[in-house]
Amino acid sequence: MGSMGEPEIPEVDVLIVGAGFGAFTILNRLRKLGLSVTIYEKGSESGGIWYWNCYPGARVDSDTPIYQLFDKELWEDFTFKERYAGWPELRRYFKHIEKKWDVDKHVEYHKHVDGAVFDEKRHQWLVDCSDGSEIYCRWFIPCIGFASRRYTPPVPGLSNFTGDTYHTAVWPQHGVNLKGKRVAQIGTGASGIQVIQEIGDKTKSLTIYQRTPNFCLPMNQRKLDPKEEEERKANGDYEKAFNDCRKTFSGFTYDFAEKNTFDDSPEEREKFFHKLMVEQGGFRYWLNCYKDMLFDQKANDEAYNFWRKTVLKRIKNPEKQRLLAPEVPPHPWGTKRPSLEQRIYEVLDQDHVEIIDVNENPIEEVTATGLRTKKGLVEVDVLILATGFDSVTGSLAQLNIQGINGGTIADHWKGRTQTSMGIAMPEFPNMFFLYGPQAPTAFSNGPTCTQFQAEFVEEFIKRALADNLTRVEAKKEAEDDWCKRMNEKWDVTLFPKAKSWYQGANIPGRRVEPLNWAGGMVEYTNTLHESLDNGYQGWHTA
Ligand code: N01
Repeated sequence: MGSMGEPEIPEVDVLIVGAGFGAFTILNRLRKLGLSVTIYEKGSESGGIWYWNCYPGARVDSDTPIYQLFDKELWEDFTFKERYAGWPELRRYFKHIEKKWDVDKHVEYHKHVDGAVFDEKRHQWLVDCSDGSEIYCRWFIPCIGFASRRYTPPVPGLSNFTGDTYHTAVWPQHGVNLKGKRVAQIGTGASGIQVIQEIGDKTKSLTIYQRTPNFCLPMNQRKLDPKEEEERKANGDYEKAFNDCRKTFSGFTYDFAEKNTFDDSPEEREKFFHKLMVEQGGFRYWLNCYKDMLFDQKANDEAYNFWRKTVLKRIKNPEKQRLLAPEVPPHPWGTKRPSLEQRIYEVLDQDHVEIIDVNENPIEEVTATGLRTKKGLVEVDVLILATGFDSVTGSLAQLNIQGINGGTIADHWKGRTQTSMGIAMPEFPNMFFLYGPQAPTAFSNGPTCTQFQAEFVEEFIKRALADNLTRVEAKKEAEDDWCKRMNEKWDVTLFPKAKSWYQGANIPGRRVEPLNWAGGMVEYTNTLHESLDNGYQGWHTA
């Protein structure tokens, strides 16, 4: 009992928030250092985004084997069934981790972290939850991803609708039967495209409200043969793939081509584009393409034109051709995230599927029975909001985490988003966050990024323990330097030209600024580790 008769506040060495990839990899590393580690998860199961994102068709856009933790003890006896895993399969994978690593004793579910304050006397964070409980921890590690704060646009009259409304980010866990229903959907990002593809054949009508066309790429999905996968494991292919992820810009197994667009003749270019987009599929056309494609507008035009030509062959309706693959693209190719598709253009081309461009026909109001534009009222039974997230910064900024000067993270980011190396911040000692702002985050394969960041945090805490440090804090100069580097990397690309969530431009009125590190994974991880190797350079230590 405490001195006032109050129960003693419990204490752990490490408190992690969220139970997804980042949390599990850091848990396993830090408990091996002999630390007590607890995970608080607000949902009822692990999986992170794969717990919340269970809308129809939700699946990952990174291929096997790299969309998993690279630990042999995990992958040696787990085999994915498809090249690109769907959410039920990913949940099965998380169950596997739980069992294999005996994770259960570390995780508390239905624990919603509300806020935290740093106790300068104890060099510990005091973390509080919505159930009124509190806990002290020396190291505080939010692993809440870049997409945990959903975004609903202020469409007039939204609450008037008397049918069912679903946001893709919080889809009912028990599923929704949309067969034979009249459905409207706002949004055609990664979530929206997957929903359309899955439900488009089943609904009576499907009306899509599109603001920006998604320049989708063929996924080339296939079932995996378990025997073949066993052979790949035995041959060292999995280890090679994980190792290759260390050497590339985005933490995938492949990197940008060595050549520039106009190094090739038009015929060679055509062949190269075809190989990447049609034969190999996946993100190759984006991340394995000419190295100037995301930097040079003329080079980018070549990529767009080939993409458009290929896609137009799959769409018969001329109006849909215009809306889905316009002659003049609204942004350079690949500066918004292309979705991977299986047969999206065939689904969209059907007569019962209508596309309404909200730039030409804004939604004037949602009524009790449907959505009205100047084209008239479309009556529907169900409205799907596939409108995304207050991405990258929204997850952390929504928590009431107070720095040593009393300001919250949202306060710290009032003038600009600022972090030191996308992993820590001045005024927030002993706190590391994974897969957040100003890291390679949305420009990387998720598990690669979180694991490399976790390796750094592990190394940092290991050294801190050896050096008897109980308080570490990023220096202001380190943060300023990182923000400068963020801008330098960003400004030379074509990314600033797109109204994308990569730079906060998906939400009207939000500040537009680079939110993801555009300098590549290798430079990123080198910078992290150099700061330690140079004697905690850029860090205050005590
Ligand atoms: O969100 P989004 P998401 N009126 O922001 C539109 C990851 N993820 O949930 O493009 C009309 O991409 C908005 O239009 P615009 C992945 O990194 C991965 O789809 O901003 N439309 C857009 O079309 C992904 O990129 C996977 O002009 C409005 C859509 O809503 C990220 O999460 C699967 C509007 C929002 O799309 C986010 O994906 C799912 C308005 N007022 C998610 N406001 C896979 O790995 C917004 N929109 C496959």
